[in-house]
Amino acid sequence: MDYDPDNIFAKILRGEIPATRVYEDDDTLAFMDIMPRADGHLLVIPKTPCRNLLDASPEQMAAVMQTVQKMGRAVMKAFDAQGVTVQQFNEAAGGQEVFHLHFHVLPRREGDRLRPPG
Ligand code: IU
Repeated sequence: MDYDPDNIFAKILRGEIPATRVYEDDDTLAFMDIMPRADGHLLVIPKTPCRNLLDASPEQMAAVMQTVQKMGRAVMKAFDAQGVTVQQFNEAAGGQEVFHLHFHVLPRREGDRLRPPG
């Protein structure tokens, strides 16, 4: 599948655009979403090129999901959350806006509502 090396998350990975990085390992990066839909909303991405879930290798999926789990546990503590929503969108028709694989990690509390996108 097409991968644009100048997509915004590729630029974040290269350090060309600032982001609030919260976790990093050899294969993945987690950073705060610039338009948070909940307090503590963060994104997890692979460091290697990948358009979306439809394009991901087993190795990319394994690495990213391990970081998603770590970040889920971390936001439970850091934001005193009662739950975590994980969201992921594929292709424009599926709601994807940035074409580098990413998972949203959203801390949740009983009865809250996610803020609308944008
Ligand atoms: P998507 O629908 O999952 O592709 O939405 C992209 C997300 O990336 C969305 O939540 C934006 O707020 C977020 N984002 C960001 O964190 N930093 C940026 O520079 C840009 C988008 I552009």
